[in-house]
Amino acid sequence: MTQSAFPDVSSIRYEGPESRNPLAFKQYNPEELIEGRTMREHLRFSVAYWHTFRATGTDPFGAGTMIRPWDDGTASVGNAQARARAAFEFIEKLGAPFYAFHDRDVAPEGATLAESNRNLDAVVQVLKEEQQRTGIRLLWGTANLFTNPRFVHGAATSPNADVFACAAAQVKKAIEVTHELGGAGYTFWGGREGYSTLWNTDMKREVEHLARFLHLAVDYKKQIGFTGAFYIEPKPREPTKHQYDSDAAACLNFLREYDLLPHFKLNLETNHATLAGHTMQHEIEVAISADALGSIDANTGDELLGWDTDQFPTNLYLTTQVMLGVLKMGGFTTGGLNFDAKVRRESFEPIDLFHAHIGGMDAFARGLKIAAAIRADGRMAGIVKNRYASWDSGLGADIEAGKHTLATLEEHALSSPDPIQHGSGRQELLENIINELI
Ligand code: XUL
Ligand code: CO
Repeated sequence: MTQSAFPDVSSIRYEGPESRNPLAFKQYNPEELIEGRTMREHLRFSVAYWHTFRATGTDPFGAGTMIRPWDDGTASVGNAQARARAAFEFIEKLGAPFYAFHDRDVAPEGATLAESNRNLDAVVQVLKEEQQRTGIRLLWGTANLFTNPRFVHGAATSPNADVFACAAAQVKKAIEVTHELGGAGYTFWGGREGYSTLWNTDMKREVEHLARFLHLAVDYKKQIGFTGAFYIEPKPREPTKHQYDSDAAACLNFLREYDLLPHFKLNLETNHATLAGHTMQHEIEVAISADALGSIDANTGDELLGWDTDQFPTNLYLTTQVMLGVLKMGGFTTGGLNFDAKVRRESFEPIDLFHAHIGGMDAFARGLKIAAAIRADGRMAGIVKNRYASWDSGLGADIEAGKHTLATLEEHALSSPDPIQHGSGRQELLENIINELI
């Protein structure tokens, strides 16, 4: 048995809202039933390997700050394997059922692609053993197609076909190991798929290449019998000025245009929604309307910082809105709530990793309970239903059924009173109802 990475922490338990134990859940009670499912099944929490086990705390102005006693700081395969075991000790003690990783987070990149693949295999063996030992599962795998300098101009959208080939090879391997680990999904985040200036960019060609790349991945998925879900993760800017997968609507349009929609769902991230000038609630609604919400990267940004700060989510309005969306679509199938979030660089002790995840899990558990209470209360749904009542019969029902033309509608309008100011929006009342139930 290797040395414990978190010797002072035992399993995090639910102690209820009155508890003042910082290492206990106040809201997340995995076995508690909500709308007929346990909280564990509803929330499907996942730990993001890249932040929780690879983030060093560097920022553009300063060096890393994180204290990680289990990590010897080298890029050796042995260190990567030891780190993987520390990660599973953490995830097991936390009680999260899933994790997610990029290929290059879990294993060091080698001098050649063949060496990188061997390194990945060596760490995947440890991940496999640890999954079997703990029952923790892989929510999704992905490939890092943005750190290596070869991807400076993009991966699938690079102007250089050899770079496209390298990216394809890397994704092939990442899908294989995700399949080997029984992953429930595989994510494509745009990385550097975008542009910095249109003066040097053939946008149409680049977007077509991205579509071809994704079709190749779909073909390979079928070939090897990987049955997990494929996700696209929208993000508007960072690292490029304009990312092609900028928001949910742009992704859906792209997927439809290139006949990819049957093969993909969206992995929505809160901080990406706000960078796109939307709320997460908006992005979720867009995805659900297209039956395309797959999974969620649960985090939040900062109101005063206009970049992807990837903070742990603690805002109950936010978690309530997210869980209302998840309940509305009937719950996650392959997806879950992946904490694509990192502790602040000032929170550098290992114990802060527990505080951060416990807080995020409790915030979502509370959001789930509030969302279920809003649904059980029914007033909100009643107000929305009533707002559209004119579409349920008579004229509205006939329009929806396609029974009208502009001419017949003109006839109707000429012979009816002006419907000006028909029905208050009741925004303030709706906001009050939420505050009653929160
Ligand atoms: C980047 C981001 C990624 C993806 C996976 O902003 O969110 O970590 O989630 O590549
Ligand atoms: Co993300």
